Amino acid sequence: MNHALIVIDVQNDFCPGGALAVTGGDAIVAGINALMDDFRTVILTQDWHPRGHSSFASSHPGSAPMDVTDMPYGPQVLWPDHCIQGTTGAAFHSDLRTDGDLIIRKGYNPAIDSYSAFFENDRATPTGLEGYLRTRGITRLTLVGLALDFCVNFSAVDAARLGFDVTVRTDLSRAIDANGSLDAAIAGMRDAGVALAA
Ligand code: VGL
Ligand code: ZN
Repeated sequence: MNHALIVIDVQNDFCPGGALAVTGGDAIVAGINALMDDFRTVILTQDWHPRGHSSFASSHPGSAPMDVTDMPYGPQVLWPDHCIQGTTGAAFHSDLRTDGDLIIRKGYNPAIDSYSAFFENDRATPTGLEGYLRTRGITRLTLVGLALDFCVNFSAVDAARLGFDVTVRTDLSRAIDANGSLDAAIAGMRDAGVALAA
């Protein structure tokens, strides 16, 4: 009753063939669809950037994807153009069940990236998801999806800091794993009190 499933960014651009493909990103879809049957509340998130978003390397002359730049809110990895609003790349994987209760979009602010489903990367601007969960009396969250070391990680750590009881199903998530990001994410989630289950 008080336990929601949050499916993070299972979108074409994060699956094989997409602009920011995560290895095996499509291999988790069937398992996520099956897991949805166990939850009364299912929420899906969608990375949703305007063209020319500030997190794109193409918006920073002389930069390449995976470079890190300094933004007013801190360091930011620069990505290939991905999940542009309304494009096929931003659409959910075609096999993913989308009959959940809420779809929350993030990353629409041109000046700030948003890995987390709760706060933009300034760690201060809320998306509204916390209020949605609290007003529905939800206290426990299970997270799955893409990418384990970025959007799943940031969402899980923020949720734990907000006081939710958080589990990440690592078997139903896949990582980008650039420059040690997966190991750092696992350590950070453990430190924040996130339960990792497989
Ligand atoms: C993501 C990088 C950029 C993610 C989104 O969903 O993990 N990663 N935008
Ligand atoms: Zn993004």
